[in-house]
Amino acid sequence: MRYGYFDEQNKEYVIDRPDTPAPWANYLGSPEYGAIISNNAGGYSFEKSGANGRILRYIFNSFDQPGRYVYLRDDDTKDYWSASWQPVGKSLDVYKSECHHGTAYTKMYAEYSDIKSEVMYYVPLNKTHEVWKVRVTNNSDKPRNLSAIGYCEFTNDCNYEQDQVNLQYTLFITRTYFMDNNKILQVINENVEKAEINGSKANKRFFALAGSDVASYCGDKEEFLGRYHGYGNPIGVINGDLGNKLNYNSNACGGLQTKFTLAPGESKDFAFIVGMKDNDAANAVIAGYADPAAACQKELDELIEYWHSKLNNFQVHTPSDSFNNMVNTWNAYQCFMTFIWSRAASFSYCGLRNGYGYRDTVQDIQGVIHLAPEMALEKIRFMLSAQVDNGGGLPLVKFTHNAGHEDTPDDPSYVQETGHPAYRADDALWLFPTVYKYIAESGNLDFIDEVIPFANKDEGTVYEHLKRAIDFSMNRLGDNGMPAGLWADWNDCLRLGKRGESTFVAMQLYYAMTVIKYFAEMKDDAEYIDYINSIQYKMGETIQEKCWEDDRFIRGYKEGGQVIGSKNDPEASMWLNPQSWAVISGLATRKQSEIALESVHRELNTEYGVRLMFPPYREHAFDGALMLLFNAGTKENAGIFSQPQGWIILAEALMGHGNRAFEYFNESSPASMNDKAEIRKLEPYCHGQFTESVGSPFEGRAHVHWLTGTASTCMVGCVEGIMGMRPDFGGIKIAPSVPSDWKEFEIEKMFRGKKLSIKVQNPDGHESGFQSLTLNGEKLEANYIPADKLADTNDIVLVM
Ligand code: IFM
Repeated sequence: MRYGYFDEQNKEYVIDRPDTPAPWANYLGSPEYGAIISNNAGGYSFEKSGANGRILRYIFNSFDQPGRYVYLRDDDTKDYWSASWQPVGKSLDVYKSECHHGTAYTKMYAEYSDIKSEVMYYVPLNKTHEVWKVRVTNNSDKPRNLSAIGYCEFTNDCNYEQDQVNLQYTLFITRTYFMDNNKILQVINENVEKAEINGSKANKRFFALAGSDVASYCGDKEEFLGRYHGYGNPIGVINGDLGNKLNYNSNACGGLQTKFTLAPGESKDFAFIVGMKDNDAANAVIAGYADPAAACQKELDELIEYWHSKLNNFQVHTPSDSFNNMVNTWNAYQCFMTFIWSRAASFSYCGLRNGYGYRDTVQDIQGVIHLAPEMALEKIRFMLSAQVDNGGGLPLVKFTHNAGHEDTPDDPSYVQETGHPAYRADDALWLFPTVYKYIAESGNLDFIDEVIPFANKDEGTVYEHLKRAIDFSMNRLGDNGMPAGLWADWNDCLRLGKRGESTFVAMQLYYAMTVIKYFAEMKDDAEYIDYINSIQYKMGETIQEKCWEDDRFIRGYKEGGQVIGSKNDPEASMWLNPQSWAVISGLATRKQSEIALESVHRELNTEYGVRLMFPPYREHAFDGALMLLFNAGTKENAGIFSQPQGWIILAEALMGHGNRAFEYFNESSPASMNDKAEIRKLEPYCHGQFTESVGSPFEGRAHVHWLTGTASTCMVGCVEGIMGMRPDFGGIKIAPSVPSDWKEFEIEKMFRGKKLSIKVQNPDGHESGFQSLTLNGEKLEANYIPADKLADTNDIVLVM
């Protein structure tokens, strides 16, 4: 079943059936002022922290309520509806709607009873308030007397948990005022303004109307809704009068009614505005919307220009619409959202995590490098400054990170504050692909010599940071000579024990050694090259000897020597990541790669993607296999974990297996499930954390939308893998790995400030490889373009 479609031209996803199987969300603003909104206007807002700066309330794990509601009312017939289908939920036979999720804005169009409404929700660029711009049009042939009523539900406390559960306190600290005939002002801890206590401050929020007069107002949730009523039939809306009540020792809300008469064909524009500001600051904001239509259009244009100019830095035109939609807009936009929001706030994450996960964040950066290398650079610097001087990464980098002065997992204070008891084996190793990809994309070779502080003390060049990351692993080897498991590797559920050994991490280390050698060569550091050559050779031999088993790489060794992921194990005998990373790391021979990838396809592949391992743990889990806690076919317990889909796509593409790479793309791409939304349930335009697999009665259902490392791995799998964009220090290799029936396709890419227009022709139906390449009419020797040969604009033709 299909609920919407991709509008590639406008970079929007259009939901034309509002009864979606789950709330389908979009992100507005930034963590400075963040807002999440569903296709039925459910969602919440916050300043700086989803957990501690919560402004608008949302009830998690419920039915997508409350939200940013605009009710419309025919004041003659007393009939009422909402500008988003829910919460009133008129019959879809008579109520028509479209929700357009765009890049940092969402527009709701509805038509009911010959009244057309359009609400545009957005947070203006670099501003800390949100706007709900409304246009109502009378499409009937007679004048209509109408009301529009805006409703938002304030939290009673900035802390989301306090608001939800500590009612004996939070109900008694909030009150509302009606101010200046244009707004409800909510004040929390009002007296603190006059007599400070415990350093706390009074907090103020507002809900205002601009461009129309307030006819009635309400600042008390229960008065607005009415006891035994709900969001779908609020008494204030039914009555057409909000009663002018304010809250005191009860739940606050913002409710504002405006009344107007529209002649046939006439429209009216006005805007509701929400923010965390006092009355003066709110009035300054409201003053900017005296002409809401013009002011809001200008702000929307700025937003679109900002986001589209970034996305346009890489665009593809291939025979696959779902590939184009994901790569050009939605996977790319999701990469920016994960890059900016980390795992802060969604309909699954409530914002309680008080920092950045090291591995997650370093990987998220990879998703935007090809689109905005300057943004990536800033975050790379930040993450390097969260590397401890022993070379390991801080498992959690606090939002208040103070480079050079942080405690580490060696300090009880860090453990107590973050809940992370130890270093993880993989964190700092993610720096290698990320730093390499950034330098190769940008050509900023000097970055390797930039001096950056360590998290706890001292400083060093980027080169030194990377060397210490190698040292971190080499100083902590297990009994077989591979990196010790420490607290965990990428798989949070895999506790191999402090001296256990993960094949995945060993492969990451092997890859890291290859990368640091490039830098060492650049710096003529011969002694270090010799050192790396010798340890890499040894590591490679060890992995080959200890981890290769006939047709697969095992998952690792538990402390004490038990093999995990042997083909003879009754459960979890086949694991995905050691196979894909055997290829990505360059460790596996060509023959091993072919065999291991074939084993993946045979034993792990399903119609919805590749399982993380199989069979699931049920009765034979080792002590430390925490995934046993999950139902079979779910998450790390043989679910289709989404993030590794990007790695297997990349691995197949690196092998030149275009058909297989695309098969995996298709299986796991949200867009491919657009017409099967009743199975996937999650938004068809964004990746989730995992998909339920064989063994679940809901095979194919996806979970945990938006904020997932999948965004970046799938992006890399598509851009570097399938499209074959492989920059290095000196230029760019173009090596597509595509379905053999793609006869031609085009890529437009900005590379180091130059425009590349690449036409790929594949007349003989290959999956990879090249016959010829011309750059601005000149035939080159290989499918590699040295950066210094590029003009400002470049026509490139590659024949496969
Ligand atoms: O790698 C982790 C990630 O850091 C958090 N989510 C789960 C992944 C796999 O366990």
